[in-house]
Amino acid sequence: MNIGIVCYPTFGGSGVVATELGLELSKRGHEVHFITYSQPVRLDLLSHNVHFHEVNVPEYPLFHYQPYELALSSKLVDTVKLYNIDVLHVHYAIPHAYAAYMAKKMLHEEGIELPIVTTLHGTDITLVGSHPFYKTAVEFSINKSDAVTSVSESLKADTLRLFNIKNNIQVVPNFIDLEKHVNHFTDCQRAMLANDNEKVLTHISNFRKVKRIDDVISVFNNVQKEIPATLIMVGEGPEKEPAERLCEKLGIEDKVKFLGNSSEIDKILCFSDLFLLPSKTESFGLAALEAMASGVPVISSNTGGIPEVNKHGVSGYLSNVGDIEDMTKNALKILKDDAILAQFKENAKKEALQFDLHAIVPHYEEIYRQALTRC
Ligand code: GMT
Repeated sequence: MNIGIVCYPTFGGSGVVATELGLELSKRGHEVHFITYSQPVRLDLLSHNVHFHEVNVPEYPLFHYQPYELALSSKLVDTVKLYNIDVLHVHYAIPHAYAAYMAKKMLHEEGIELPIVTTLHGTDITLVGSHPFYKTAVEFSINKSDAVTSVSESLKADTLRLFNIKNNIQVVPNFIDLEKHVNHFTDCQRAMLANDNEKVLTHISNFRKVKRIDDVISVFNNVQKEIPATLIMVGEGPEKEPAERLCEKLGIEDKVKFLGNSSEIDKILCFSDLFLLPSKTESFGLAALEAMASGVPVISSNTGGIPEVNKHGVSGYLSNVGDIEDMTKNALKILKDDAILAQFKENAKKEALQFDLHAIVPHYEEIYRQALTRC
C-alpha cells in the first residue's frame, strides 16, 4: 500500500509512535509518506520507500495565527495525487483529522476517494480536544474518519464520555521495537552519570504540567535521603526551569542531571534502575513502556491508561496521583534490595513483550484494508 502518515514531528509520544509505525510498515513492504512541518525526530533514515514531505506555512503579517490546517490540507491533496496514496493515517486529532477531512472532500471533487484513519493519542481528547473552543470540530472530524483507533481502553472510554461519537473506536495499543531495547551496549556509560554505589532514577517527558514534575523531584528527594541515588531528567518543556529551581531549593542540584531532549533514550535506560511517571493523566505512557522494555521498573500514578501498561507489584507500582509518600515507599521497596530489584527488572521486560511491534502493527494494516474496502 501507499500510506500517508500525518503526525507531530517532535519528541512527543504520538510522533514517536507514528514514526516507528511508518518505519515498520516500510520494512513490511509498504511505501510510506510522512507529511508534516519538519522531519520527525526519530526518522533519521530515509530510504527508497520512506519519504518526507514538508508542510510549509509562510509567515504573513496579516495573520495573527498562521493557517497550518490550510497548508496541511493543500499539501495532503497534492501529495495524495502525486504519489497515489491509498490511505491516510493521521496521528493526534487536532488539527490533523480536521485537515485530512478537508483534503478528502477536495479529492472527492476530483473523483479520488481517500480513506482516513485517525488515531487518538490522549491530550487531543482529554486536555485540549474536549475544550469548548475545539470540541465541535474535533467531534466532527472523529465522526467523519473512516476508521478511528485509540491507544488504550481508557482513552476510548474518555473519548466516548467526552464526545458524542457515532464511529466505532478500535483500541490498538502503542507498541515498541524490542530490538532497540535489548541492552546490547557493552559500554553502558553509567559511570558518566552516576557513582557505582548509587541507584539511578530516570524521568523522561515533555516537562508539561500534566507530568507533575514536582512529584518526580519530591519522590527522588525522599529516596536519596535513604539510599545513595542520582536522578536523570530527560526532555524539554515549560516545567524544566521550575524543576531546576526546586532542586536548588532542596539542595539536591548535584544529584539531579537535566539532559534535555535525547535521541538516545535506550542508552540512558540501559543504566537506569527505576523510572518515575507520576502524571496527572496519561492515555498510555509510552515512556513507561520504553523503560520496561529496557528492564527498568516503573513507579507511576494509577491514572488513565497507565494500569494497562505498568502492572502493580509486577513491573513496578501504581499510586494515586500526588501520593508522594506511597510512591517513595514503593520506590524504596524496589531499590533497597538488589534481589527484589533484579526480579522487578526481569518482570518489566516480560510485561513489555506483549507490546512488541510485530504483534501490533498488523492490526493497523488490517484497519487500512478495511477502510479501503469501505471507501
Ligand atoms: O505525553 C505527552 O504529553 C505527549 C503526548 C503526545 O501527543 O505525543 O502523549 C500522548 O500520546 C502518547 C502516545 O500515544 C501516550 O503514550 C501518552 O500517554 C499521551 N499523553 C497523555 O495522555 C498526557
